[in-house]
Amino acid sequence: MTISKEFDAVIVGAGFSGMYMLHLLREEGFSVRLYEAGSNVGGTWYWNRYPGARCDIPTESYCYTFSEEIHREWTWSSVYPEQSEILDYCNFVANKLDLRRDIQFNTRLTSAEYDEKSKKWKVCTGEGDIVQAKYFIPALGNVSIPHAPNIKGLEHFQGETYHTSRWPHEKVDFKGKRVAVIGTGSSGVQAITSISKEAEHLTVFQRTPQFVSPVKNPLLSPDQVKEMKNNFPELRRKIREHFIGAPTFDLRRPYSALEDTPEERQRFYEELWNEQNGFQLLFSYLDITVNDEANATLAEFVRTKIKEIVKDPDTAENLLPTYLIGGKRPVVGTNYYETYNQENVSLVNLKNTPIVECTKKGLVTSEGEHEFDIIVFASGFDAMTGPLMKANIRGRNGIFLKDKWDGGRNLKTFLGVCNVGFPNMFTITGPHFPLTTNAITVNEVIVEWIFDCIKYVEEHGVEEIEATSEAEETWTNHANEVGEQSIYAKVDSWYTGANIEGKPRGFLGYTGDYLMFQEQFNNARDYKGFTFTPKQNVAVEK
Ligand code: NA7
Repeated sequence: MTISKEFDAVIVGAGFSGMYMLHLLREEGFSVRLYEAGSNVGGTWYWNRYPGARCDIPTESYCYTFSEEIHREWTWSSVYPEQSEILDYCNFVANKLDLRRDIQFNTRLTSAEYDEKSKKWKVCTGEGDIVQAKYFIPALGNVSIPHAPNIKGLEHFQGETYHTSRWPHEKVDFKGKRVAVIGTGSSGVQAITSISKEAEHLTVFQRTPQFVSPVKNPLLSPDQVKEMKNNFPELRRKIREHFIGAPTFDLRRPYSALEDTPEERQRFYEELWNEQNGFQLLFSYLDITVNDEANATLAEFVRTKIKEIVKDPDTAENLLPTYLIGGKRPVVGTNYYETYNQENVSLVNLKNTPIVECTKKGLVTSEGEHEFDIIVFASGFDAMTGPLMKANIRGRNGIFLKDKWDGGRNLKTFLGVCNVGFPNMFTITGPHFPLTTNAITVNEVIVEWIFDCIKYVEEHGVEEIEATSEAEETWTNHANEVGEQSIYAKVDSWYTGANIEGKPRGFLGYTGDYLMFQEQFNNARDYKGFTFTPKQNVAVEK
């Protein structure tokens, strides 16, 4: 196998982080090739084009903040734009920065291997590329490997099947169709509300009822747009100083929920519910996610709302969530619970009536057969570790990354970016990526840190940079400790791998807030957590 080309860096994935990484490295004069499996930029927003897909972080902070020019030239239409608009934004940025000339689309990474002799990464793709690079930067996304339940007989189904994350580019016509949606996470909730408007009948198959906070999506007025554009430096500062990197949300009452009387709490929750601003409900009181008793007050409020909204008592009962609110990835929706009042929508509670098999006509549960024309899987992802473990990445001594992590049973990283045994490799959006923070702002912090690190490496005549075992151990212990103390330790979700049968449990993401995360990265700017192998005859000073 001969190497056809050599680059300073190979990036994989043209989502928000890969695009920004490409831009920074190229501006600095590095030769870079970015491989992308899709036919265009956008990452998550390229793949997740199911009906109803939209952002749940307000656009004011769900955007790049590195360039005032981009910020001024792009105009968002609404507070929570839909997928196609975010994808347009990604295309706008790619065009503006002329990124495409270094991106090879429709090209999937098949393997990457570190060659200890040449001290280079050999990267192979499904299109037959074999290239070499000093730096290897997988930016594969952490929810990019779709997961679907293993339903007996699915291959016999004669209708259409789709996964929300592999949606066709052409419109899927639901008119006059009997549709099943399996899954009620963020994707399922958005798809359900949208598909219900068109389908003849929609049956929702729900494993775990969700707390869904109401969200409305007002159009941005010309004045609001003007203000967003004119106050860029201030906005950027606010984002960087905010606990989740999204300053629209504020902690409304910085004290315990238990300090207010039940009547006052009720009045206040009602006020927040009516605001319809998604995540804001969780930021009502200081201790909603740290004190189970405080948590129960909000959880009970939402359950009461569900019972008020949903007219059929059995359906309402089946929609009542019992986990700690905020313990799973929060879900927001527009008229989600109201959807179940439509004549053409019904709910199957999989805990009571599991799917037994699929026939050529539809799904058989323990109670009988449901016939469908279309089955939509909104069943999530093999998140965080999945994409990197499936990517055939081999470090020193030919060790696979998945084996280094013992299939996820012994997950260790330094900063969620570097790995012992994998020199000159920087992963973005892999395990230990922050889970409770606006992903784009986190991406910017990580990409900028990697960029500065690479510049440091080059300026100091370094051939190999590799995390030390000590740094990896310390960071991993920190990530696990923060995880243990968090609400996510108490609830089953994809944050801990619990969504997939047989997947090892652990803290797959970093659950500290955005400020803690930035502090970790700032501390790592002394590069004490690394060993450096100098180029021959070059001494490295730290
Ligand atoms: P999620 O949040 O993982 O939701 C997946 C849903 O599918 C959830 O309701 C799951 O129930 C359900 N599920 C998963 N496996 C099964 C099986 N085997 N049978 C029935 N139902 C199942 O994925 P999303 O795509 O909605 O959102 C992912 C992220 O994308 C989101 O958090 C945002 O960051 C964007 P469960 O709750 O696990 O019992």
